[in-house]
Amino acid sequence: MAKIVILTGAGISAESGIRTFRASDGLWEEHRIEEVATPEGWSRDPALVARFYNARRAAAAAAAPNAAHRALAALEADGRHEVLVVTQNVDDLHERGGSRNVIHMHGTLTGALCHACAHRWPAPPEMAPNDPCPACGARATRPDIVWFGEMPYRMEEIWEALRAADLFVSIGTSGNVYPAAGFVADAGHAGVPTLELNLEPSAGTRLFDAARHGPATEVVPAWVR
Ligand code: BJW
Repeated sequence: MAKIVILTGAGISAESGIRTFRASDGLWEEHRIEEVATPEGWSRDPALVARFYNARRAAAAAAAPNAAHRALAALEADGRHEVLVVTQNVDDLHERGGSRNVIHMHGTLTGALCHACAHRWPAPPEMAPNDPCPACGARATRPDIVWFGEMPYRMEEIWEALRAADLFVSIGTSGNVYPAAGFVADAGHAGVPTLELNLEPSAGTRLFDAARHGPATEVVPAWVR
């Protein structure tokens, strides 16, 4: 059975109404990255960071999976491929679109994390900054999100899957943030064929063996078909 590793980014959820980061109307136009997406920003102003993620959690809950999420779920369900979706997205639209084998390397909006003891539990819709941890009682509760300078989740597992893959596909990511931006080179070094599906050429587009550019709801179902 062909093993396919699929990396997704904000672009796959854009047509579900979830904002991307680096577009001219993206999230980083309105927020300074270091204020809302670093552990230092959270230590400085936890209320601001909690507000940022509470709004993102509400937007994700109100959004619905689109044809691209559903196409990846259909690819996994067809029984002819072993599909692993590695997503940088913190929304749950892959799962709600029907995908089962999903790794959230940058965490999830539906999770809470204790910065003191690393205990993780489901987040309430509205998180207050520094709620007490149910495991250790420390007032160090934060969103279970991987911020700049922190180690993304399940990296060993991801690299192992990449090396063993028959195909690596990157969907809807600008290729600016590492280590995900390095997966195309990692796959290439392992002799794994690589394909980019994105609205426009990404930062690493020349590293891919092939690319198809257009909206995810068009290019992803067309590729899966
Ligand atoms: C469409 C579309 C449509 C639009 N259809 N497409 C040099 C080397 C290695 C690392 C570093 C380095 N220099 C600095 C670093 C560290 C840093 C980093 O990469 N910085 C860069 C800015 C250079 N990385 C880290 O700190 C990471 N940790 C780390 O490196 O740990 C150490 C380590 C060492 C060795 C091995 C492993 C680890 C952690 C990074 C955490 C990223 N966190 C964020 C925010 C938190 C999550 C959240 O709040 O949601 O994650 S940043 C933000 O960017 C978010 C995203 O997941 C991530 C990627 O963004 P994405 O998804 O690509 O979105 P956009 O907006 O950039 O692009 C969207 C794309 O879609 C565009 O191309 C559009 O064209 C396209 N699109 N509409 C199809 N309809």
